[in-house]
Amino acid sequence: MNEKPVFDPSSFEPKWQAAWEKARVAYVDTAAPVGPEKFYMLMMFPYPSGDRLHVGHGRNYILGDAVFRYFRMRGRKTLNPMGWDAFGLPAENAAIKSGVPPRAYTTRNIAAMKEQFRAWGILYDWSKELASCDPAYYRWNQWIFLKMWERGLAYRRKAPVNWCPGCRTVLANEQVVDGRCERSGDPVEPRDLEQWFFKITDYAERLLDGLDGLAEWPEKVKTMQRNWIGRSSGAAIRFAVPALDSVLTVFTTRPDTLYGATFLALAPEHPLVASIAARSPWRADLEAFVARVRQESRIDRESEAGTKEGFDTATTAINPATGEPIPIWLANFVLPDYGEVAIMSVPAHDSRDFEFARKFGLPIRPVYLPPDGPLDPAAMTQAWLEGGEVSGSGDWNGAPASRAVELAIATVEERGWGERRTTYRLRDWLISRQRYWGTPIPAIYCDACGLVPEKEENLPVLLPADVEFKGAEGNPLAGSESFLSVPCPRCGGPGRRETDTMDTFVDSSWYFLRFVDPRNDARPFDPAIVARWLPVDQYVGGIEHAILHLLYARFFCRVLRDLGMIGFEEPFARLFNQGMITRLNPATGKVEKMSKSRGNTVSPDELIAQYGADTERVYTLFMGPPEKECEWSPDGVAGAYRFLARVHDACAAIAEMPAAGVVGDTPLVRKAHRTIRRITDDIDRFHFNVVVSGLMEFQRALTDAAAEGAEVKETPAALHFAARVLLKLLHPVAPHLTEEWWERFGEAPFLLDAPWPEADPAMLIEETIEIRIQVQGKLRDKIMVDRELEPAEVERRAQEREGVQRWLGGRKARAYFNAQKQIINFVPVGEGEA
Ligand code: ANZ
Ligand code: ZN
Repeated sequence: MNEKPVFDPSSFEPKWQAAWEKARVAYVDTAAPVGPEKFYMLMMFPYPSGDRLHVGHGRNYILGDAVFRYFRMRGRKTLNPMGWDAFGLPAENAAIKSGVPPRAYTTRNIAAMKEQFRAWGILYDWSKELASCDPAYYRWNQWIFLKMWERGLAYRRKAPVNWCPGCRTVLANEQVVDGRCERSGDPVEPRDLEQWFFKITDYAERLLDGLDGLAEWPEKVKTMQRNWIGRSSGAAIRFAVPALDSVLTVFTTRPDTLYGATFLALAPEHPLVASIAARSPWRADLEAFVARVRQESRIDRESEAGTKEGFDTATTAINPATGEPIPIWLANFVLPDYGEVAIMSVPAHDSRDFEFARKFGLPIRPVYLPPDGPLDPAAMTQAWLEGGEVSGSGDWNGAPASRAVELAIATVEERGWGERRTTYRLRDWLISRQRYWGTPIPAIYCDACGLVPEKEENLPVLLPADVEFKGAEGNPLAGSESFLSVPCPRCGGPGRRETDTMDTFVDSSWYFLRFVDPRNDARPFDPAIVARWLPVDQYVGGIEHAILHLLYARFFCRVLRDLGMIGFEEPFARLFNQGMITRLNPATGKVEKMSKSRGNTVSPDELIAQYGADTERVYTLFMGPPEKECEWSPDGVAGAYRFLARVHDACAAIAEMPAAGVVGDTPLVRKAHRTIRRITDDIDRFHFNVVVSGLMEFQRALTDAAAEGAEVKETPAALHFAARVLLKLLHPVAPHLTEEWWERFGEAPFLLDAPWPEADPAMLIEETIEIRIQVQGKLRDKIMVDRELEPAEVERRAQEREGVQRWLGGRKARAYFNAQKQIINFVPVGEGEA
């Protein structure tokens, strides 16, 4: 007999990585026709950061690769592209710090990340690679921008923005955490600046409706999107302001409380505030109040617990229902960008209004009668938020709360007080960034013509190279003469380029369309190719992108559909969000998300050097359900290694046996078929942790059978069959070792092209037997178990039965089997058999 081959992953892992790469195994010709076997698998494309990837990142890519390999083996024509979300602040900040230009920095990082993917044994179709910072890509951002501008979907206006003094840029609301910049930690300041927006609010309804059709998205993500869009229905109601000969409109979800509206409250930003101030006896104080509230952060103003501040304008409006004049106040909790920027306040039935009314001594008028008697405004300590029946409201009196809103809307419309109105929380998408490393916005300022779009044929508007990164205030682009001065596309006179660049979420809103036709230089993509390959069949990425990225991508698809370029609105048929990897942080003593800034990362480099990539892959998929957060454990890694070593040993033993002969119907062959069925189902449901444990169980059976010698219960051919089944099922998880043995068994490379094994239904019938359960000799229960189940396990299951538990009544018992192992008898300890 030959010497037993040692399990040394480093002796074959790099070899197979090179072989897969050379053979371009993941290449897909997207220009060729494809049938229903097409499968578009996509990982959210990463930002090429300067830090080495850690095992927490590995989780995403390893999972994606396992899915890709599986679908390939299932015979699906699977596209698995990869690219780079390459624009963004970190590259620019690195340039300020180290002087390396953003492009050089980014290119270097991309090369390093690619190398890491390779070392994990991850296969992408690199012929589709794209980087958003490449002019060949961002040119089409600019083109799409022009199309949107033409249709009024891109526009410019002054807007209050969150300004981070540290990053010197405008932040999106979600980049502001507790009033501070999520990146630099600086306190955010409100500023009014001219900004570019995409009019995503035009699509609010369609974005909301589309969610209902996404059957294969996590419910949680759909809920987050629904809340973000935030549809509210109610009414817009008009209040006359006689002193100004004008009208104030409010948005309310509770028109049924109109009779209880005892004052109006306006945001200090309301357009009518200027004319109200003009006739106020306390004008200077009023203006000071307005200025002060405008400095408050939005978060504070929005917070339920925030201090309610107000100012009496000394002007009144007429409540259309009661005909009475009611005071108009300014209030900090009325938001400048929601509804009508003005509210009717009903202190008796709204908590904020109640708090405000108590603080400023404003009247409280209940318009609901609770089941146990009327409310006394003087004695109330909080707003009445539950139902009851309407009272003090003319014709509506006696209506139950459930019908009151609809009744009120009907009256409001009938009497011309206002109309039904739906409002969305969704805001237009602020895309301007005052930074260099992004897509230049293709707009030109001309003294004669004003704001002019760049001509399509002049695209791309290139990022200039003559830029200095000193970290001074303002956009570095503003210092580049070569960039700034340009002839006006309309009159040919001197023009000046827009220096704002686009939010990087623009890049990620359509990259999945470009992937199928990445070198097209006449169009963003060929619609025919997109029609063949899109929507994406399986999208995988982090839950942190549950709202914005996915919403923006869905918005872009609707816009592109309206432009006639694609035929669908939902880009991602099935979505999976993987969970994060956590680890004990030595600094805090807590288990925290693995990240460089927390100093609790594990480097895959050392892990791969010590155990090999397959071990990291096995452990990563085994550690827990992939959608859940999981804690990294060094012991688990060693366990994964031992498992692979046992697979290796079993294969080595079987390789010594003759492969020819009849496979037959043996216990191992049956086990192989049952395992095929289980593993296939579990991969379909992404239950990779269960997949690995199922494969471990199958490996034990294989190892035992090989050790016993094929002659006892098995045949050599059965062992060869089972070993090949194991290699196939294990391939998505541990591709290198399996590929190695596939070759050593004399099979043709590559496993990726080997068909996924099929379970023979005839082999799946489990041989079960009935076991009768006695307690002290009396029959109390029965169970069905696998004929081969270990007696100890039969005992455990039998003892768990409720009947047995009841008859034992908590006493300790010993179990006895009869000779045929068909009866199990529990006898309480010390009581003897009955
Ligand atoms: C009268 C009323 C009575 C209200 C009542 C509520 C309860 P959602 O559901 O979030 O859409 N509102 C309207 N515009 C606002 C703004 N710009 N800033 C702050 N609050 C605003 O909330 C709609 C309700 O929030 C509206 O209905 C309005 O108060 C207030 F017992 O009108 B309600
Ligand atoms: Zn001009």
